[in-house]
Amino acid sequence: MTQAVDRVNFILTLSVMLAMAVPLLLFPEASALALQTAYNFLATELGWLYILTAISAFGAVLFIAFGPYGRVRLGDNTPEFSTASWIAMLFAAGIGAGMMYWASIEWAFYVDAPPFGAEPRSPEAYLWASSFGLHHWGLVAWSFYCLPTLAIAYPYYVRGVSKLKYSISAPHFIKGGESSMGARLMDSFFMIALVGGIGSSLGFSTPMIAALISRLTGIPVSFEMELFVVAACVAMFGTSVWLGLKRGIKRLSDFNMVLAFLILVCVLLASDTVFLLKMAINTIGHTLQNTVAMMFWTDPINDTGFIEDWTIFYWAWWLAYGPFIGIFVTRISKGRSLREVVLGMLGMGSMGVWLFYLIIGNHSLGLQLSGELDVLGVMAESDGSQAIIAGLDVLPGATLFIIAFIFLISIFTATTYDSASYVLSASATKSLKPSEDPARWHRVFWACAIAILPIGLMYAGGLKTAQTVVLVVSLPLVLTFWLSGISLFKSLKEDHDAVRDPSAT
Ligand code: NM2
Repeated sequence: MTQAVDRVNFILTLSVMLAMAVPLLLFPEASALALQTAYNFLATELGWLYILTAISAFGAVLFIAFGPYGRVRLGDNTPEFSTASWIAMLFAAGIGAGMMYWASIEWAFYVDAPPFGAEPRSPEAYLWASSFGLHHWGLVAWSFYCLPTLAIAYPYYVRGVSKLKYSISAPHFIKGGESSMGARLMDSFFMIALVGGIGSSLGFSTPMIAALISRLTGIPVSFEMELFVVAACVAMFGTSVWLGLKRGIKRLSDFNMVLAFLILVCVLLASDTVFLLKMAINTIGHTLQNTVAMMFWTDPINDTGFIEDWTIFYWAWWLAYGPFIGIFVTRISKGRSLREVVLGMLGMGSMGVWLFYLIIGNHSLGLQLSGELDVLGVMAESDGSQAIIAGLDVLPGATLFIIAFIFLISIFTATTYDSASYVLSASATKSLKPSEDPARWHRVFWACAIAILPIGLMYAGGLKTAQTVVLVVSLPLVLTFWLSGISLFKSLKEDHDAVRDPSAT
């Protein structure tokens, strides 16, 4: 049977996941503290490496798109999915409910402790607050997704390696096939990072969904309510992954896109439309103008901690998701050129997230600026979720927006988790041919298993703990990210320079 389970990867990942979740549930305070200490240490000592990795990844994917390899195609010429569904799926997999939280409220964390020496709550602070959101979810950030995608898709389609696993992306360093020590380590590192990375997403989104439900029903938020929300989300993405790629994941992603677009248009029209449009144009310009500065900023002189608290956290989070998105987007990208993959991911991916930041985030920022609502005051008194709700409450038809938000956040969660369960099961399957799916029970097993860690994270302190876990689990992936990037260039050079050089034939 081709879909036999790869026991070592399966057991190793499950064990590490339980080893993380059980202490969080048994000793929540001590575990949260240990994670925070590890985070501080890693961010201070190795933060520069994450920044360097981001710069290199961005440079590498731009070179691939616009350099001599841009036209190389992944497999035969007919893409399996239409461009619209392809973009909807890659966006919905790579972007989850975490984005809904941060897009709405990230600016509020920045204006009081702004980057680049701006005065707190000054006009510059607001502009940077808006721009840094776009940077942390924009072109450079998407390179963390794109490079692993190219590095996995190239050997899979062009070199005919029939395993949809992360370890196939570093053939120049990992010798001896999928059961070699190196391949096992690489696949397990990625599976563990993925479990941690998606754990954080549910750790951000569940309290937000619970707060929205509470606003709607008047039932106070409790840990039990959060458990109910997790169970409802698991039921949704479990069903989607059970139905499979075309009947489940694709349909939910398509629906997600339509709903997201509708909500964005409604918020744009219901809020201060002219302010949002002006602010959007201004923020995009400011972000593009300062991308190099933001990308290279390590803050060595003032050492304000902004980089350690935010940019490093984000890069680690993107990194933790990178191989997962790489495998998933590989699966759906048959027939696309490398340039299309880069432009689709960096261009359309960033544009999608930016719309949320520029409409929903700047709506909330505008309320603070105009004095209509003291969003920062609400944040200080309660939390980010309440600040998001307060921002929706000022809109006409607020209840409808709240209901739509609950749906959208849940579907965003489901579309990330169903693809994650798909990829985890693919990685724990011995061999998969293009167009073949992992066993159904196996897909649903991971859908249930990956809900355990977020429950531990919420129990042990929520937001901050969810943020810290990301950096810790992503650390080994910094190394594998470089190995697969270098391997991709070596393979491209070997395969294509030989073709171009007549003396080599
Ligand atoms: N990334 C894009 O919840 C989410 O939005 C998942 C987060 C890695 C920062 C993706």
